[in-house]
Amino acid sequence: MGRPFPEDALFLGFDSSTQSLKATALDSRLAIVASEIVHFASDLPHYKTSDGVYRDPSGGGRIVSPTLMWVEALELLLEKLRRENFEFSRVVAVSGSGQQHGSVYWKKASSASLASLDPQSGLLLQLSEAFSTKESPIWMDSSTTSQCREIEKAVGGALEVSTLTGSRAYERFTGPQIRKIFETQQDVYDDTERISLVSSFMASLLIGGYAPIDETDGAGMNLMDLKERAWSKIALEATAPGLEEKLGKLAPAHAVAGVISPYFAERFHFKKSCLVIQWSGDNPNSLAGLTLNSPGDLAISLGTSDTIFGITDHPQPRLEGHVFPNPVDSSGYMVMLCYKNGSLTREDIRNQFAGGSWDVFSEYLEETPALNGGKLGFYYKEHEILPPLPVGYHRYTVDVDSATEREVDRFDAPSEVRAIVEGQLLSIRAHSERFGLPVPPRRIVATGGASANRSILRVMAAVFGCAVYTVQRPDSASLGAALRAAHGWLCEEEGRFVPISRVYEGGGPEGTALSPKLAVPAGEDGAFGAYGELMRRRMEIERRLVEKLGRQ
Ligand code: ADP
Ligand code: XUL
Repeated sequence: MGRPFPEDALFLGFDSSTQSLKATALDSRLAIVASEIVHFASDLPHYKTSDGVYRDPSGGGRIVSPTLMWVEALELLLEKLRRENFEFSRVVAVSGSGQQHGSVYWKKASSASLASLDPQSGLLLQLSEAFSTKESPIWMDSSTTSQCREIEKAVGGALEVSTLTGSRAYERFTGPQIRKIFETQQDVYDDTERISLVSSFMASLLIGGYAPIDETDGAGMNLMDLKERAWSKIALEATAPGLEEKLGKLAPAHAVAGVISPYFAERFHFKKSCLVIQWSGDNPNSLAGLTLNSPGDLAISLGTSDTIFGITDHPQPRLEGHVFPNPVDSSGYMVMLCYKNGSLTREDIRNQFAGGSWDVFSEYLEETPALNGGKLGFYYKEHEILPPLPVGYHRYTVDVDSATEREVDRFDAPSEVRAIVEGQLLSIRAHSERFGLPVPPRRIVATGGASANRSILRVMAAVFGCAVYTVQRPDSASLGAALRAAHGWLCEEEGRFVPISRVYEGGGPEGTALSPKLAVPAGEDGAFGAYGELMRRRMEIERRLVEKLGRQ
């Protein structure tokens, strides 16, 4: 069967993440024809962020990013593509991925500025006064515990919020963040005419008007009724007054948000009819980019955050983990766990114990034995989500046979490296089991920056007892966004929802095919069981740490 797209069509996908803005372009055969990246910290140093964010030095857990940095990054990325002679005029649809939960506050009357952007002058200048606060709270923020408890109390308890919205109230979720702004900066709340997620914000820039919030990313707000895919009156009332009006509408991920605005059409020579398909969250886009379609598959994304996700038709919202609508299906769900201490914490251990080198880090992993002689570590450089524990490193030497352990100050350098990698993976295995994800999975598909590290993937295969695959490219979120652009274009063309499999007619997309060359076979027989024993000890220690240090 041939491809369902015009021969010379291009699809462009973005990923606006914590540390960078990336782009991937696909042609009508779904081959990658261009990719680009803007690193916030190094390409836009005047914002003085560290890894793209500002951390509140007072230790209150407030973490934000400058909204205008994202605006400037979009223009810079498009300019970089233009310098490579990227043919914007062939792009028939654009979509994107945004870090989940982060929010943008558009000041009253900003829709008019957005609708009348002058292509002769840059975006940054024209939008510099468009926001009622210049700092966007992001997913790393953990400063809203009291708002979470207030919302859960008003809705009838944590499990009730989870059953209604797909997740209990979480500090980083947008509803608690909005409530905090309402409670502590009421002038900002009152001066705001629209609240966007990072995803709908970036789509709004592209269409020159407020884009709806995508239903999948919208499920990361504690505000949407998961079954109805509509704003929940109860959740809205528990959050802030007059909120529905500020949120605008919801729309499915495959819907058209609008056509590209004259600003981009004139400045970069996009086709005037180029469609902007709803942007969604980065994890949902990764699900699309990995072409994950079997309930036995588990995806593990090792990016700034570590996330674990799969698909199911029968989700069971619980006190741990999240349920979102499937971003590439008209029914069905995506289930996910999220760890805040991912790459930046691995980097901290690399810097402290492996001389700042991934090569040395990997050598240490290779030369240390499985199970690390019982050396078990809990490393939280950021306030962790899962389990809810504060910043701190805790190290133990565990004796599985006698079920005892001893707390220690530090390990030798190679053991520290193994302890962080095994520790993170054991926690993922334990919480995945508890959340009802398949363990051992049929197979794991790994993505994100750290999936380029084969030594890490080998430990993953051993801990999970299954083969680990990677796709040819670790940036599955921008690739997934480009695929969703193609999917949205096709749905619009046919005037109805069509299954994403139609996009792959004529062969799967380049770059998403599971690469046998990059696969790591399942760990040795017996390792899965032995890791299971160590994991149970770990969970027992974790339970005690949460009892002693965790948030109630
Ligand atoms: P984001 O969540 O911002 O999209 P990425 O998925 O691009 O993040 O991952 C970036 C991270 O990948 C970096 O912070 C870095 O720690 C990690 N990384 C890059 N190369 C390696 C490697 N060889 N081994 C382990 N981690 C790596
Ligand atoms: C997911 C989450 C993170 C961000 C990272 O719930 O908070 O994975 O999406 O960009």
